[in-house]
Amino acid sequence: AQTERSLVLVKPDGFSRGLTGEVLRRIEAKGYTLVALDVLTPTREMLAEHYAEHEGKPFYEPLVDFMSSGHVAAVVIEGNRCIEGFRALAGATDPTAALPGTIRGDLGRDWGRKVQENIVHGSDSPESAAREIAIWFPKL
Ligand code: DAT
Ligand code: MG
Repeated sequence: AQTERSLVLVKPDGFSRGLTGEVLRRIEAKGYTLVALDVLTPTREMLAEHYAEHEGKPFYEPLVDFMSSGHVAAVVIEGNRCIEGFRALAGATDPTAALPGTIRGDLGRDWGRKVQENIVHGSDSPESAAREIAIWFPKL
């Protein structure tokens, strides 16, 4: 087995719509373990670190505005190849294109949705996961 940890965020759209439980249900049904859980409104400083790779892109400011607009659920999950596995559960970045059966494909609401509102974040590599977990759970 290739045990990994990944950082998952239920973004303000998902949290405010009451989808945290549904996201956690899919994670647990897949067989991943919940290692840490927190509910918080992220600061812009945290988000600048978290989204450092996107700084300067046209969607960066709207993304940080959106992500700091309300509560998020931050979750560390663990399991065999859970980084790739959670991204498969999440589906494509754009909920319109995300396949049915995925979190974004099933739950990404298309009516009046802003592009950055895609319910969840998941780390994209072991390096990103370690970096992101340190931002959201410094004591872990
Ligand atoms: P992902 O969240 O699938 O890893 P990403 O890391 O490329 O996607 O981008 C981070 C977030 O930024 C993404 O969840 C939504 C937003 N985003 C990405 N590309 C975008 C675009 N072209 N227009 C608007 N928002 C975008
Ligand atoms: Mg990403």
